[in-house]
Amino acid sequence: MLAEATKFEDECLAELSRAADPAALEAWRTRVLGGSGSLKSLMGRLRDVPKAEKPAVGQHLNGVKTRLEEAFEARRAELASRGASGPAIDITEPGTPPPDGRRHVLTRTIDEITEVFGRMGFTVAEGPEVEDEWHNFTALNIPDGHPARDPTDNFYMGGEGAGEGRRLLRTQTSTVQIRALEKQRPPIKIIACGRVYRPDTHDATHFSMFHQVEGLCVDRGVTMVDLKSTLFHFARAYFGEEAEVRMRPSFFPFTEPSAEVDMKMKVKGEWKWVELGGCGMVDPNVLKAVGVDPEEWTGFAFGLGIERIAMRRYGISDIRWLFENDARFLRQF
Ligand code: FA5
Repeated sequence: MLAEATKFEDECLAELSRAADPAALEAWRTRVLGGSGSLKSLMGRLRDVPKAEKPAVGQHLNGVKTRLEEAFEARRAELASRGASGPAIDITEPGTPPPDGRRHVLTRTIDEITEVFGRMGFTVAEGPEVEDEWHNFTALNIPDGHPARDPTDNFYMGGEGAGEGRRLLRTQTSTVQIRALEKQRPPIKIIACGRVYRPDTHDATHFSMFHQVEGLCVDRGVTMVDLKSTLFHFARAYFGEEAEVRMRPSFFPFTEPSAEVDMKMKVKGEWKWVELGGCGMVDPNVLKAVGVDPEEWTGFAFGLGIERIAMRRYGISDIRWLFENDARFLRQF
């Protein structure tokens, strides 16, 4: 009986390996593994085996059964992967499109801002996020010992000693005014968008990392009128034809005179003045720091918070949502 079972197994496996299409495979399955198939009738004969041999023969027959079933599954998988059981996928069906990626709402805002200023003739400049004290402070007329340099208001990198050698995460994009003027002599008309860092406590309108757009225009005869009209055109182009700009006197070490910029825009259906940043006429000391003669050249500069702009434009009421990376939120824009 044992020898017969082995012979049966060998023959079945040989037949199975000749089954080359789904119909032949199914015929083999019915003939061998089916309810009234040959395996069943072989196993039925266990009844006639003498009692003493039953356990060994029974175990052997179970092994035959398992091996035949496994061989069948393996053969079926093999044929399917070869495409013999018909194509595994229907290539005429429309596919499942992968989900579309999209720009983050801040990236989109930066692109839009760049486009508006680009139309006004501003080119794009860049500077590093890890800065030295010269570009972040000294050249911007913020001397040693100035409270703005306080370690509690800045992210300094390691302790390489005091003075111009120390590095820090830039606190404002005004650093790019200096970088641009070091590279290019006036006339110059640039904007710079990028990340800045401040140890501010997080709340609905403040984050410790945020973005600014810096603008700088240095030429002969540039006045405050140019500054205001530039901001005015930006406001109209970006927030709509009814938007307005207001300047409130303020102080920045690198501009004189200086002002806060507010824009009037619709917030939830109501017109409101919203503070977006600072601006002013480039301080003569800044021009001197980069070797530009303030008697010949004058300029204006501004720096606006990009999150604040995006929040107003897209009706986002909490800055923290911009940085949580929750796709359900980001998908809306
Ligand atoms: C400045 O950073 C100046 N460099 C702006 C400037 C440039 C003045 C050129 C003159 C000439 P201020 O610290 O006010 O200014 O920041 C500008 C804007 O950044 C703020 O109005 C606000 O919109 C945004 N901002 C400031 N702190 C945060 C913060 N923690 N989170 C989000 N946005 C902020």
